Amino acid sequence: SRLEADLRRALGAGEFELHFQPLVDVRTGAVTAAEALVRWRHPEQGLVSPADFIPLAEETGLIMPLGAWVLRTACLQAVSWPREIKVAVNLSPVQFRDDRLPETVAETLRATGLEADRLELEITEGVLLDDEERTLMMLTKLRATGVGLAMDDFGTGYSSLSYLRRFPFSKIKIDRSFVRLLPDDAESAAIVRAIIAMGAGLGMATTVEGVETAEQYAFVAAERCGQVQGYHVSRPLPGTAFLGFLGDLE
Ligand code: G
Ligand code: G
Ligand code: MN
Ligand code: NA
Repeated sequence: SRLEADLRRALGAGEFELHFQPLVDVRTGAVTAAEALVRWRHPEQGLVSPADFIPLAEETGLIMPLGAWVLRTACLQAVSWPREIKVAVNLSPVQFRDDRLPETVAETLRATGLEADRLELEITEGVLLDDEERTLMMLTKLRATGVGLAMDDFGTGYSSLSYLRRFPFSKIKIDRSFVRLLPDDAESAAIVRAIIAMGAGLGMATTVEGVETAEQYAFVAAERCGQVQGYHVSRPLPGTAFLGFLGDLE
C-alpha cells in the first residue's frame, strides 16, 4: 500500500521523532519518569499519530526496525536527563515475539550508556496471552537485564490479577478508561481504589494514566497512588520542551 511504502521510506528519511510525557510522583510533585511516544513527522500530512501507523507497522514487520529505533533513541535522550528520571518505552507484541529481545535491550543499554534501572518497558496484557511459559521466561530475562517492567493499560484485558502474581512486573499502569469518570462515578472510584491497594499489597508501583483534571489528580493522590500521568500534568512534549518543563518545576 501507499502508506506502507511511505512508512518504509520514513524510517530511512529520519521522519520519526519521540515525544515525552512526564510522570509525576504524587508525594513530592517531582517528575520521576517520562513515557516515550513515537510520532511521524510526515512531509505532507504533518504530525501523524502512532494509532494511525503502529498497526500497519506491526502487520508489515516494520515495527522491528522502528521499535529498535524508538528504544535506542529513548535511551540516548534519557542519558542526558537528570539521573533520577527514568524513561518508559512501549513494546509491541510483535517485538515481544522475538526471542532476542532481552539481548537487544541489554545491547541497547550498553551502546547508549543508559543505566538499566533507568529504563522501563511497558507491556500490554495482549502480549501475555500466547504462551505462558515463554512469557515468564522472556519477562524473567528482561528483568535480569535490570530494567523495570510496567503492565500497561491495566484492567482492560483478561486475567489481570493472576498475571500480576505470576509475572515479574514492577509497576501497574491503571488504564485511563477507569479515570475518565472520576471522581464522581462510584464504580470507577471503587476500581481505581482497589487496583492501587492491590499494587501496594503486591509491592508494585502504580501509575494512574489519563489524569486530566485537578479533581482527578486530588482523588488519586488521596488514594496514594505512586505516580500520575496525564494532560493535567502535561501533554507529551518534544525532547527540548520536556527539558524545559523540568526546568520550570525547579
Ligand atoms: O501517543 P498516543 O496517545 O497518540 O499513542 C497512541 C498509541 O500508540 C498508544 O497506545 C501508545 O501506547 C502507542 N505508542 C506510542 N508510541 C509507541 C511506540 O513507540 N511503540 C509502540 N509499540 N506503541 C506506541
Ligand atoms: O496505551 P498507552 O497507555 O501507552 O497510551 C498512551 C497514550 O495516552 C498516548 O497516546 C498519550 O497521548 C495518551 N494520553 C496521555 N495522557 C492522556 C490524558 O490525560 N488523556 C487522554 N485522553 N489521553 C492521554
Ligand atoms: Mn504506555
Ligand atoms: Na496505558
